[in-house]
Amino acid sequence: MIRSRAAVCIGPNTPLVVQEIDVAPPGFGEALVEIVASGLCHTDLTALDGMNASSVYPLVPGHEGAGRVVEVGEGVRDLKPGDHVIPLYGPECKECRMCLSGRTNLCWTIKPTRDRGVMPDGTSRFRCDDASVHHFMGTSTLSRYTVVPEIALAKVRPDAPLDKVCLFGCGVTTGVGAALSEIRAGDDVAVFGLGGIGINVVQGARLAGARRIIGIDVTERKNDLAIAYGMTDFVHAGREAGRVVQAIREIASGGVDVAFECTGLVPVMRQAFDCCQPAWGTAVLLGVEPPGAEMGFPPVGVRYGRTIKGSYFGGVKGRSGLGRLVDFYMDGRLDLDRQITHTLQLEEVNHGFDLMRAGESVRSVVRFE
Ligand code: CXF
Ligand code: ZN
Repeated sequence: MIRSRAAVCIGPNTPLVVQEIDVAPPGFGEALVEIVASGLCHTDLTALDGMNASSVYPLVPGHEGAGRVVEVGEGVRDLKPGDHVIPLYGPECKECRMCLSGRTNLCWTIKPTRDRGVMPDGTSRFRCDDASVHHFMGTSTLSRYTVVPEIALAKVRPDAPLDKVCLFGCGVTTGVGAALSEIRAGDDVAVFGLGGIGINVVQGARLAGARRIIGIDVTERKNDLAIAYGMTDFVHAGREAGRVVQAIREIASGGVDVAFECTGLVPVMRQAFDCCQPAWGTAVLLGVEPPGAEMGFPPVGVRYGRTIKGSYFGGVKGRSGLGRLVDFYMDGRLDLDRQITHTLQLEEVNHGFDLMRAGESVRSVVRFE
């Protein structure tokens, strides 16, 4: 048993409480990880606001962290104390039908227990005042110490700064990965929403060799960063209300090759669909819709060959694919530093989520050391 400072969410719509919790040793196939830094993501906010169906309270949020292995449980094969790791909310067991399919990065081996806030054996490693505290997304990186199954830990090169590469745990990989897997050199692309995901689609699009990279947003606040990351055109969704799709089609000679939806708003998803080239355009949904939402489009919208699809964690297999993206950062081909707009102590974590709610941050990173 080890004592750990952690942000605890007691229940929906209450501020996080920063306190000491007890963390049990790693069980079979698990590792104890000392978290060095953790970025804040909108999906954490959905848990704090009671809008996340896979949250069991009380819980420790956080799923965009990086740290070092402190101790490994029995049966752990590929990790040892001292290894630098990024926890994965989507694991890679390398054995299940999904992992072996060659068609997806999804791995649902431990999804049922993860979504109930417990480790694969059905129990939690966290306790506070003798009550059990749940894990969140299988990662709970807003605790100095957390326990994560080995199949949900990506080992990363030891020279990569953990307070930066923590962003590969969610936002950067989701955006950059989706761009790299969907865009061909010379493509025109549209990116709806220039927040934490959208700007990373923009820099991924630049890396993929896109021609026009059209950003769409209701504010120009993030435009300096988006332009630095490769945005070539901007459509103001407020000023161009009612003719956003038309404006994009005019820039992209009839329709973009790929459109990325990064807001989670269903009407915006429909705009992403409509602005794609009708014969081969692809709309990629990254934003998460409100619970129960539905989306409609006329069959002719796809009958000529258009595709609508989603992407999870950028299509990247966590354990075998993250190293390549970390190398891109270390080689100066991807930027992390400029998107970290705020660096916080754990005690300031509620302020970090307030900044996110107000749209004032791109990424806030909580540093434990
Ligand atoms: C999310 C994306 C939608 C499914 C759950 C995880 N990614 C991170 O925030
Ligand atoms: Zn996230």
